[in-house]
Amino acid sequence: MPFPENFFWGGAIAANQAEGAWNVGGRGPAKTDVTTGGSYKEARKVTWIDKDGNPHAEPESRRPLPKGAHYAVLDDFFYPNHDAIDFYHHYKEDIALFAEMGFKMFRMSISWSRIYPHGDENEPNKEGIEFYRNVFQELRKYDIEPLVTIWHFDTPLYLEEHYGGWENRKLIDFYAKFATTCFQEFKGLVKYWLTFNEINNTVMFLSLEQDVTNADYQRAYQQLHNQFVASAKAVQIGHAIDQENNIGCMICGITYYPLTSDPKDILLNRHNWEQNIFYCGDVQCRGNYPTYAKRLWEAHDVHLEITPEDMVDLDLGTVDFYTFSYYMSTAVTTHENNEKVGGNFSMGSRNPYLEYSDWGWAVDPDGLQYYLEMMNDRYQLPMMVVENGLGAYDTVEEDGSIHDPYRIDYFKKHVAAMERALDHGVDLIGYTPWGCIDLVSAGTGEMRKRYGFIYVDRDDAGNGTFDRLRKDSFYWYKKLIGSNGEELD
Ligand code: P53
Repeated sequence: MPFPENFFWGGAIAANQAEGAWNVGGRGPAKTDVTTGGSYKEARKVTWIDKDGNPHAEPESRRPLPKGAHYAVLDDFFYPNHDAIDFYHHYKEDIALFAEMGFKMFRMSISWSRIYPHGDENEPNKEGIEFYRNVFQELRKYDIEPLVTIWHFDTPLYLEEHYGGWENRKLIDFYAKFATTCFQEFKGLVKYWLTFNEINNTVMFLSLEQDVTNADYQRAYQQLHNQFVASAKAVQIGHAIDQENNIGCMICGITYYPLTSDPKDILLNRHNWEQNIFYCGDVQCRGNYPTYAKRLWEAHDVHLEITPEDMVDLDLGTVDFYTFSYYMSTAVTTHENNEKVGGNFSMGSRNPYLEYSDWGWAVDPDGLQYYLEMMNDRYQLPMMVVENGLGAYDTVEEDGSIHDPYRIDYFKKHVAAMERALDHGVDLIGYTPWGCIDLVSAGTGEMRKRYGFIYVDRDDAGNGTFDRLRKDSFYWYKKLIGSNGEELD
């Protein structure tokens, strides 16, 4: 029996992609609330008004707005995160369905701007706290352990506009205050926390933007440093408030391969691991910058503002466990002649040994095994796969059933990969597949890119009843959990 007895089977969502109720209960807006829908080929747009009052809609970018401009919700645009799947009003029904599948763990995030609408207030918004307390209590009713992401891509819009976002060191203290409120208010209800979702995206996905300059790298690495310090402070505060707290990091886990055996490709591959994957995990798990950091910074003429106290914080605030998302692998090469993938947020060269999803993501269960074995050896910490799954088009039959054998097949192969890793001694303690209930895609803003075991009746134009339906994969996952990973078929 490879899966340990108390293995955390479950599922995962994030506040901004599921809750909706974007302006209900005193919540302030986040950047996702001024972000439109998009598709595989068409990037989501962020809407804003310039200093002369002219409206703009431009592809999402990490660059700040021009001087005097401000983000705005404009008529004529659809903002899918505003209502999302209305988890805010459906959480009881949804948690009952999770319990029916036998979930032991449920990963969710707390919307910062529900707790601090602007982010810099002195007092938190009581209604926001009440909402999450109710959700946690509902989970406890079914013995489902919450795993809470403190930040999942949703910095309050006010902090973005008035402080310039994470580039500004003041965000460290605002975040620390937000985290402190969460640890205090939810003490006894929540014991597993993640400080930042896919913290490495900031640098990893920079290359997807156009005309990336050294100034962009400078900003990205400084933002990351500020988030590292914020994370390390949160770990220390969380431990001080409750010794029972387990606080982890969360890395976007993409497995990198060299496309050829050319030593230049092997080296390029290693450097990709360092810049895109190891860099963040090394700081958060080891409490210090790795030696290759200097090389990464020098490559883009990056000069970071790092105080001596920051280094003390990083050292004292290392995480208790390592978590990551895993959807795909990617192949890199120094050679020109090869087919590029060009998928949605997926880069690199086409790997001839793999199949690709409808959104251009390489389906690669061996890559998950590789990642688990490598990271377990690197950090020797307990690990969780906190996102994994297949975004796919689903069809509802006339009788309301949804046949998704493609999804079941994807999960079977990835569960088998985890089993092999466990067999090899990897300390894997949990698995929370992404979008266990359909939700708004982060990358494209689509509803039609569905991940769930549970279908939500909602489309890309904002139509639908929000009704929940069980897919075939719902029954498959229920059986898998019931047999603690034994019954794959
Ligand atoms: P969507 C890109 C590549 C890998 C993971 O992604 C990513 C992204 C960003 O789109 O993000 C994570 O919704 C993220 C979730 C997100 C999920 O993967 O684009 O933590 O918020 O929904 C899947 O299909």
